[in-house]
Amino acid sequence: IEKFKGIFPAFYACYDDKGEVSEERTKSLCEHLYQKEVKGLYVGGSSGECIYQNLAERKATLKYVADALKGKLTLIAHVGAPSTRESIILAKYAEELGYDSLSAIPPIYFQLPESSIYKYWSEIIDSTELPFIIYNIPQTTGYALSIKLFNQLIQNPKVIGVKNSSMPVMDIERFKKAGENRILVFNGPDEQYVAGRLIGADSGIGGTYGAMPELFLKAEEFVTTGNFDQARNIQTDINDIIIALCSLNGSMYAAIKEVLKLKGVNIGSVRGPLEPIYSDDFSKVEEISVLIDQT
Ligand code: NAY
Repeated sequence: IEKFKGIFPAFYACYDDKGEVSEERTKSLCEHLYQKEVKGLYVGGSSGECIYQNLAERKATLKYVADALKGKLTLIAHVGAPSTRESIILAKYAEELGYDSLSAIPPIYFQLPESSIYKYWSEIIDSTELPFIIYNIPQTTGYALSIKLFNQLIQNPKVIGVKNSSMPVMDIERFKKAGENRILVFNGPDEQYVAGRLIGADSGIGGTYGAMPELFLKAEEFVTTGNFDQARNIQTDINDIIIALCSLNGSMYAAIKEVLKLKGVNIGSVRGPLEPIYSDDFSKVEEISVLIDQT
């Protein structure tokens, strides 16, 4: 379980200049994050633009990351897909590749009853021997994980954790209590990393960690060493950067990818309907990059 404690950047989709998934660029982002000494990666989630990629592309990304980092970092494969069938194909493939854990969002598009959501997650869990981390992200899926369903799911010993991206920090505390300390809780909202850790999260998985891993590693260190003033200060710096990343025309992930380019890691841009950064905003990207370096 110790291997799941720490900073887990949510891995970004890595495209070539034509917008195809790129092996070389995927591996360059792997190497970059490995050098930063993060604990592991969350591959193929929201930040991996999973819902905009087909099965072959998602499998390719899972493979490139495993090739580069298996045995070096803890690798979590996000396998949530529109159908149970596709999710299971990805789950089995991740197991074959040697991933350390699976994770999945609840079903998307149709608003299904909890019985269907339970069945969806359970069928994925039953399809492999791997541990499983529930992904609760109501703002994108429209479903907020209830304590009732959570309790039902954790009856299965393969369920080791929940990645909680809902905004109330209290949800982390509630899942932690319901899980009786056996279940790991991962903080989802990067803007509340410190608060999430203090209220009970064991770890963090986040979409902006990849742009500024050093800052989250420092925040984690301040939390574990009890330097709460410093932890709060670095959270404020992080939030200024996140707000700046979200203020550009185009998507946040596009802004992050431009920042990474300035750091020498070119992973292309985003896939539509996510928008790339507008050319007028490139000077702002440079300012954000400087801000990250100076923090
Ligand atoms: C994933 O699966 O890629 C993530 O972990 C991303 C979680 C992110 N939430 C959303 C709604 O995208 O990390 C957060 C988010 O990027 C961050 O808090 C900035 O808003």
